Amino acid sequence: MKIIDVLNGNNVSPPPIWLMRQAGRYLKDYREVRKQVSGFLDLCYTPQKAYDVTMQPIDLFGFDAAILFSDILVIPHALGVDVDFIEGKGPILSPFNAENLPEMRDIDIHDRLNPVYHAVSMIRQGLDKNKALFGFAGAPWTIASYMIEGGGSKDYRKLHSYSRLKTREFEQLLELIALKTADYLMMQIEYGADALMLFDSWAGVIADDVFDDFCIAPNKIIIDRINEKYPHIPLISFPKAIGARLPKFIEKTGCKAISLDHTQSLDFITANISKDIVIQGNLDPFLLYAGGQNMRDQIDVIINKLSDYPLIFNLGHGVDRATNPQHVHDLINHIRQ
Ligand code: 1CP
Repeated sequence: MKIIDVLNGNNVSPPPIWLMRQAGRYLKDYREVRKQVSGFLDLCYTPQKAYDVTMQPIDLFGFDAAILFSDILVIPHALGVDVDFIEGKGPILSPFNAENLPEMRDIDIHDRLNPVYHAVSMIRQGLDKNKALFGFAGAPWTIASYMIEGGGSKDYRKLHSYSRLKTREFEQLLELIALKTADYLMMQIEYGADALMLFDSWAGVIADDVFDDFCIAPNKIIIDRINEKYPHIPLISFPKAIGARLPKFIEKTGCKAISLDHTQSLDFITANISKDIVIQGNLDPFLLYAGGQNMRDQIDVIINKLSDYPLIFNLGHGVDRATNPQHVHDLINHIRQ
């Protein structure tokens, strides 16, 4: 598997390609399957349907890796939180109550997550042997953001104030999420995931004085647990938009592969990040949306600037839902030409 070779530290040219949110609303075939289920979570928990939508972008574009079709919010759901995905509004979670923490600690998350494991196993069996299957989860800060805000947020006011005023409880919540998430990822490995990705999508809003406690420490708990039990399974960290804190994140968590968002300066990377670290990224998703020569030029810039690193080509964040699928073909043809 080309991607696994890169994740093991080898430079491969042209680089293997997959895209965050490569399955989803920009694909007509996805919208068709989505119509057949009432709730988004039904899609995640019906193994045959999760299999079908995972495979759509592989069949259409020939990516080098599949990513399990699920969502990071299955973890709060498995912890007993009500999670609803409202069309046009995003996820809505039942209000957070710290008194539920002891109860959450005792919950067996695998009860609700079993269908996800079955989807992993079906996908691994159906996927070409040369293509890797990524399992994934959200990092604790990002998961806690949804639990405390009750959904997505622009300002994270509740999250910031709770984490500052009830710091001990908040850190207990992060630790609980970290331990449950490690269990979840290990089951994904058991059922066939070849590699993992850990999304800390909202790490960029963490103030610097608490960055070690709220970002580095919880990511490290998960990375350490996976490395200890499955040292051969690569894990890509995605602490999005943390800028100049990236070298510290890599050094302190011990992560070996990092996904760069599109705000990250590549000159900063080449000057500050060791060539042993596997790099994934980092085309602006809206340059994919725009398409054309500007997109092709920036693809060349990324590949040239990062040529000394083991590189996986990807976006800096997920495919936008209004993206023209032809632009994805163009991206792949340009890289593989
Ligand atoms: O049908 C629909 O419209 C639902 C849209 C959708 C999809 C396709 C959601 C709701 N989740 C997903 C799938 C998904 N989510 C995948 C697998 C598909 C693939 O990558 O091909 C993955 C890996 C995720 C991960 C995810 N969910 C993240 C981390 C990655 C990132 O984009 O930063 C986050 C933050 C979420 C939360 C989430 N789920 C869905 C929405 C609309 C959101 C974002 C809400 C917000 O902006 O806060």
